[in-house]
Amino acid sequence: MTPPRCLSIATSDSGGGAGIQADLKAFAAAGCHGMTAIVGVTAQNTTAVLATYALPVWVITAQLQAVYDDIGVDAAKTGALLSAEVIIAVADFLGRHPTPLVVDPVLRASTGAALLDPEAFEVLIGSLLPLATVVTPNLVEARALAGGGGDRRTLAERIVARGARAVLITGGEGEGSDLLFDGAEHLEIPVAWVEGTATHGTGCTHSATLAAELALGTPLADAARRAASVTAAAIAQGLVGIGRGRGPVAVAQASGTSQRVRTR
Ligand code: PXL
Repeated sequence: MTPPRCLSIATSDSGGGAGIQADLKAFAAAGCHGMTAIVGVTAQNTTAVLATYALPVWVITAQLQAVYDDIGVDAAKTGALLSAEVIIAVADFLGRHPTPLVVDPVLRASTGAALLDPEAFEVLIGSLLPLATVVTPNLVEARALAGGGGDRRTLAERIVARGARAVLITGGEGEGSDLLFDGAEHLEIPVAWVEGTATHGTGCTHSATLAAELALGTPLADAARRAASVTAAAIAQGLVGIGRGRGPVAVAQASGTSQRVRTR
């Protein structure tokens, strides 16, 4: 049986907690074949990002071309994209290779380090947002994408007005729900409050699980519910003993996922 094919277009976290590494674990846990177009590398552990390096765009495009030419992609996600140059190259490629796409508009690592140049933000909005099936900001990122404040529904409406087809505002642990807006309807996605301090990689795990569900053909609202529950469980099982800082989440292999196949 051929599993769904999922692509992460993102940055490596040498500590194995977030970024590319979290995405691959989430894809595997969802029963998908995970692939990567690595746009850059961080020297990172559980306490800090010590260095960030964006790869030349030709290497990024070459990875995308290699994967699309031979294997094919049922769904993709973007994570930390680092620079405007990278975003332009990725958007140009995806514009020519339409793909169900989750855009996780990562601005910062959980330790605070910038993972996107400030001047790249408008480029992300102008070139990548229109290609997204769904964009998954946390509340801070949602305010930045919306260009202002307001309640979650107002932010979501403004983000869709700026070009996204749908938006899922995450970080609903405190609110009790994530908010999904598809341009027509607001839908509250229940999020369980889980105790846990090992939360490094939460956002990546969420958006990668969402992409895996889209690859499987799951409707968006159900995919959002699944991403919320898988992420909550990954926090509950977080690896507090790994590193001296905020440990990585631990995504569990759901039973029966190896048999999962596309439904559409
Ligand atoms: O969770 C956002 C994220 C994405 N990509 C990399 C990261 C992080 C958070 O730390 O390190 C490489």
